[in-house]
Amino acid sequence: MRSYLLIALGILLLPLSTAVAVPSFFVNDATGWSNDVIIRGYTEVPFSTGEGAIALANEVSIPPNNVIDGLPPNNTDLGSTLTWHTAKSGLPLEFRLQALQPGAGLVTDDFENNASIPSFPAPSSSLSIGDFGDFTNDDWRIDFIGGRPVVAFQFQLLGNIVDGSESYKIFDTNGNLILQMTGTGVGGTQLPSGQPFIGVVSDVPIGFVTFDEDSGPNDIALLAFSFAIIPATVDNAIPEPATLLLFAFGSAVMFQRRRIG
Ligand SMILES: [Ca+2]
Ligand SMILES: [Ca+2]
Ligand SMILES: [Ca+2]
Ligand SMILES: [Ca+2]
Repeated sequence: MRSYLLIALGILLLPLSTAVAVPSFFVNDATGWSNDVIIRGYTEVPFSTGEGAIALANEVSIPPNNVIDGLPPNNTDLGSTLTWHTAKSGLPLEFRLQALQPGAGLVTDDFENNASIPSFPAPSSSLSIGDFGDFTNDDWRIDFIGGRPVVAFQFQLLGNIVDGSESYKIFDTNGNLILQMTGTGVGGTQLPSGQPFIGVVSDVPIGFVTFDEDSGPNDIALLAFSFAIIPATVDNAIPEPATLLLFAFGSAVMFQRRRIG
């Protein structure tokens, strides 16, 4: 029976060995992020920061100077806050994006490719924080405000020159810090340089994320959001460790009986 006990324990420990129990950052590793989402049983909800996605925000109606497709033209300041509600977006999650510097807006398709934007790909479907060359304290945050619990988030960060004062923080729905990246690397993962994809996968629902960018003359933009949610069908189906142990013992006992029979 002892060998079956070992099999049972092995089955129990297998999922733990893939590090699904702790929140994780993924830098320039979209495959790793997606795989972790799948391993944990979450459902990816791809989004974007392009015109089609922006048009689904509550605050965006037909802009006054649009002439072609009913969507905001390039380089339009959409205001400091954009909110996506299921009723308009059709998404299973609801969230709000804010530019935090007073007066700063979110600017769609910002392709002023000036010298302060290293390697910025243009034209782009990005959302720039407070426009390029204008508001330069590009702090932003996203709040998850309704719908299915959000447990993973990924985006591409454009144009940032990492400063020691900067941080990217992930909080749970009670406002507790789950995980952070810092400009110095102290107290968390080092904020990456270049044009990184930064993904996080959490073991508990995410309440909000904040990015504190340096106040100096360096502008950033966000590109290619993707989320993951806890699907409705697994709300009551995520096995507890004790349940897994019982399942493992049950499997071992059945296996033994088959051999005896
Ligand atoms: Ca800016
Ligand atoms: Ca910066
Ligand atoms: Ca700042
Ligand atoms: Ca700055």
